[in-house]
Amino acid sequence: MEHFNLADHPHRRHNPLTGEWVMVSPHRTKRPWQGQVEKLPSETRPRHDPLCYLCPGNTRAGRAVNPPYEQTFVFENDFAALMPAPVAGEFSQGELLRAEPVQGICRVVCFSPRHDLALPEMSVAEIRQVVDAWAEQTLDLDAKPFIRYVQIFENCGAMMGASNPHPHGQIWATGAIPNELRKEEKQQEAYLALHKTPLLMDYLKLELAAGERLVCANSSWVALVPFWAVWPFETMVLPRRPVGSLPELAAQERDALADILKRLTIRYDNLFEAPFPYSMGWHQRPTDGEAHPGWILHAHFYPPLLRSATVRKFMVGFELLSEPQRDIPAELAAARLAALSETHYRQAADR
Ligand code: H2U
Ligand code: ZN
Repeated sequence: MEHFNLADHPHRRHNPLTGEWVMVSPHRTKRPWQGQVEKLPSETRPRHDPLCYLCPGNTRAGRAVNPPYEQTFVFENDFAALMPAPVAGEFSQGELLRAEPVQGICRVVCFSPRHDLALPEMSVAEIRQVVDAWAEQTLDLDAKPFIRYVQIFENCGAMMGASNPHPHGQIWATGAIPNELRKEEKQQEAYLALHKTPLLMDYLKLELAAGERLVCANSSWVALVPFWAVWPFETMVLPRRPVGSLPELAAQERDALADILKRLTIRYDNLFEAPFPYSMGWHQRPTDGEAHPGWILHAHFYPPLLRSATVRKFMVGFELLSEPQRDIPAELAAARLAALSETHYRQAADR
C-alpha cells in the first residue's frame, strides 16, 4: 500500500487510547502570522510569601494553619468539589434526566516549602518526594472502599487556572470512574484481549523504533509527543516496564521518574524562555477492585501554548463542535522539544 506523506497532507490521526480522532493540517504551518509574539517579563517570587495560603506556617483561606512543613505536604482541600459522605436516595426522571450521587475526596499537594520553585527548578531529590507523596496518597485513597479512581494532577500557571503560584498539585479521588478513564480502560482492555500485550507497551516499542516523536528518556521512562497529540506541545510520559500505578514503582524507578519530570519541564520552560503553563496528570489503573490487566500507568501533559509565552491555542469553533485540529505535526513539535537544552534558562542566565 502506498503511504501518503504525513508532513504535507491534511489528515486525521487515530488515538488508540480513547478511540477518538484528531485532524492535522501540516500545510497551514506555512501561513503568515501577524499576531504578537512577545516575551513575558521575568517574574521573581520570594522563597516564602507571607500572604500565600500554601506556604509553611501560613493561615489558609479555610482558616486552617499550615504546619512549618519542610518537604512535600498534603492537606484536605478546604473547598473540596467532592465529599466522602454517602448520599442516600436517587434522582432519576426516566431515560433522559439521569443523575447519580458521587462521593469523593479532594486533597492539595504542596510540592515543596519553597514558594519560588516549580518542578523544573526543584532538585531531583525534591521531585522524588513529590513522586513518593503521589504513590502514598494513591495507596491511602485506594484503601477506602468507596473510591474507584484516584486522579493526580497539576494545573500549572495562571493561564491554566492555577489559583496560586506556589508549586502545587491536586488529587481528586472519586467514587465513579470518570469519562476519560472509561474510554482508556475500554480501549486498553480490548487491545489486550486481542493482542495479548498491553496497548501502551506495543505503542512504546513503535515509538522507540521510529525515534521521531521522542523528547527525552532514561533507564525507566520515555517522554514523547504522542502520534495523536491534540495540543501543540502535548507529551506523554510512559514507563518502560508494564506497571499500572504509582505505588508499584520501585525506588530506582521513582528516582528515574523525578529525573524525567525535571528534564521534561526544563525543556518546556526553555521553549519560550518563560514558565510554561500546562495541565498534567497521571492515568493510573482504576481502584475499583477489578484487575484491569491491560492498564499501563502514564502521564499526560496538556500545555496550551502555541507560538510564544502569550499566544495560546484555543479549542473553539470546529474543534469544540466537531473534532480537535492541529497545524504543527507531532513530529515537528517533538523535534523542537528534543533540540532544547536541559539546563534551565534562568540557571543558564545566572552563569
Ligand atoms: P488550583 O490552583 O489548581 O486551583 O488548586 C488550589 C486548590 O487549593 C483549590 O482547589 C484549594 C482550592 O480549593 N485551597 C484550599 O484548600 N485552601 C485554601 O486556603 C486555598 C485554596
Ligand atoms: Zn507559597
